[in-house]
Amino acid sequence: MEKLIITACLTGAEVTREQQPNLPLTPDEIAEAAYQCYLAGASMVHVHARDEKGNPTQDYAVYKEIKEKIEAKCNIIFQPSTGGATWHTPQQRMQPIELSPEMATLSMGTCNFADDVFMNTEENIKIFANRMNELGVKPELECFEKGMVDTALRFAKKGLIKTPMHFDFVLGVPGAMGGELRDLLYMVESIPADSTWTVAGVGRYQLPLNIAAIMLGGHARTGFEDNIYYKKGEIATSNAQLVERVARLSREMGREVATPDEARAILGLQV
Ligand code: KMH
Ligand code: ZN
Repeated sequence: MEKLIITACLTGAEVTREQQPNLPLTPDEIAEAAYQCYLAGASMVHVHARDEKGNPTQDYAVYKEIKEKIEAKCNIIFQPSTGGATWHTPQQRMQPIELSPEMATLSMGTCNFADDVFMNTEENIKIFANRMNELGVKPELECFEKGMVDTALRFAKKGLIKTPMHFDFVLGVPGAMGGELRDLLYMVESIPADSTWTVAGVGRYQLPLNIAAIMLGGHARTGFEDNIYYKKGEIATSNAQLVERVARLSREMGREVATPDEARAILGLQV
């Protein structure tokens, strides 16, 4: 089995300091958290920026600062969010693509997102995908339910998304697909054999789905964006604590953990 790519999702757009006192918010905090996750075994970092007040922002300059600060510390793969927060406009959300990162997220459809709607029209998905293609950015295809996988397959057939594709199954969002093992298996069975995939389980689904990914040959995402606890009732002390556990479990289960350059090779990125 190929080595495990661990993605650290450090901050997200929804979590607050009140909920998770160790949440990294400033560019310096995010860069340091990324570095600590790299040391713990992460080869990719999924980044959401925050403004000076700690609110989600998709501002180009803030993402640029974060990217540069991370690159000064280590060679972890920088993957900014183009999902942003549910209230960001598509134009706001697209800004980090202009940094020509190696990867960026591309959400493949609309779903309810707790009390909000996460809106991704076909037209906007095309606009995002085209710009990523122009700048050589590999999309991580965020699929919150199975219909979004089907949309990705349809887009790939039309040449709007390049193959082999890399999927992120985001499971357990209230309003979209659940995070039981059968939900993950259904997603994995639905993608082409040459694809790669990772799984992001929300809340209590994070750890079991990480373990399932280790066993099934997929890849694993962990971090405060998806889950703020180490275990039930115990707030995690850092993103790195969560990464360290996934790396340890993977090694215990006989699967080595990928370095950033090994992850680049697995994902078809330039090393
Ligand atoms: N914050 C969610 C509404 C992504 O990063 O691309 C969207 C999200 C997906 O987190
Ligand atoms: Zn995100």
